[in-house]
Amino acid sequence: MMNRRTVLQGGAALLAGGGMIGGSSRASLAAELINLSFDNGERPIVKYPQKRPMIGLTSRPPQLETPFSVYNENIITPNDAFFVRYHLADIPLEIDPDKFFVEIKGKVDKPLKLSLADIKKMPSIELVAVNQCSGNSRGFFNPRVAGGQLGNGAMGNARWKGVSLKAVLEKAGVQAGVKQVAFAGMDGPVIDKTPDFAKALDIDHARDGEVMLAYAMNGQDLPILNGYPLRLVVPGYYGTYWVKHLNEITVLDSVFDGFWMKSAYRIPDNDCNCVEPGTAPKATIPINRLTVRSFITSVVDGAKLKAGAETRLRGIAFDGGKGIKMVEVSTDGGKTWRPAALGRNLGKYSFREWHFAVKLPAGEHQLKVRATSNDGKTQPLEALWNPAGYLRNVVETIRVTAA
Ligand SMILES: Nc1nc2c(c(=O)[nH]1)N[C@H]1C(S)=C(S)[C@@H](COP(=O)(O)O)O[C@H]1N2
Ligand SMILES: [Mo]
Repeated sequence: MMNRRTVLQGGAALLAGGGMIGGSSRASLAAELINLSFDNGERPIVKYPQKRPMIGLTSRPPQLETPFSVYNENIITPNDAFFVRYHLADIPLEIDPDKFFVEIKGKVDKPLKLSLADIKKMPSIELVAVNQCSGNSRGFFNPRVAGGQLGNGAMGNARWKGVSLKAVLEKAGVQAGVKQVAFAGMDGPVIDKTPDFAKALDIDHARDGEVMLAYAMNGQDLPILNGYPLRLVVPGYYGTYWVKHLNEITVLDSVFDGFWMKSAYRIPDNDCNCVEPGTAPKATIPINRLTVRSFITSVVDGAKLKAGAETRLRGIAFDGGKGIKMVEVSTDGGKTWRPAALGRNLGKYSFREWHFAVKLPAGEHQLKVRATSNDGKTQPLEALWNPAGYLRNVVETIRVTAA
């Protein structure tokens, strides 16, 4: 095993691409250097430090999708296969854990600077939770929408360990009458005009005891590209709130008005959080909890199955934190549905595994899967639309041929 410092130095060297050209192009050059130079149709397969070959979306900043087969192999997404999303190209390449600290400031009695060691001395909490990008599956929107044309690989399920934000806020002493807490990380824009990436949560949410400053993922340090050495984990909420390289926590007596809350990451303010395709919403709210979703992971679209033989379908389901009550499978294109068997429960924020045995007669079949959460929410048969391409949770269909 390499020690952590070696890994980091190796990572920085790779990302820096030998330092031949200046700041803004470093990640891009690195992607070129280590591009494995074959592709999966449209997207290059790229290799980054601490990651296995992944599906590249952009290189500056690095954005990587998890190959879909990974979700069939593990209910916990391995760190080296976990997707990567950044907004701004100036990402931290070298982080010395001994010099890192996170600042807690604003409307607090005692502003704090906590080192990683300080954080690790506090009582830890641990939970399994799905991190899913708001734009996961955006590439399937019809009509098409602007933004990264993601497949289904911008989600992952990990066991997170850290300290509760509640405990950290208590240490600093939150003043009366505060409204929100804002979070920022060490990455920043290359061009100063781009607004820095910062997010905010309501104070009650911030103090729910589950929102976490995480330093470990699946029993290891966070990979650099997933926010080393400290990131926010907001169980049940879209990944946009899970601020990486977290070094600034600001308690506010107002509603945070940063670009990434006020203008970006907003969804239609109505019951379906959707609008007529091609139209703009009248009013919007910040994106928040994950919508309920499910996938068949054991069979890919276009697969050939043996007619009359038993095939054990397997997949995953998840939602925004109520937990999965039921998963149903249809083998006749949605006419009839039968319940699948649920696998081990790793907690209400986790992927839930399911299994379903099918015997198909010769011919073409449409397999569909639909999950229902404990609050009775389920997935639509027709895709809902919004202009940003968020929240996709239509019932997925896999076409197979039995022969
Ligand atoms: N510092 C920082 N944190 C960030 C972002 C970012 O651009 N910078 N992107 C957010 C978004 S939109 C997502 S989906 C998640 C992705 O987490 P991952 O890269 O660990 O998969 O990180 C979030 N945290
Ligand atoms: Mo995201």
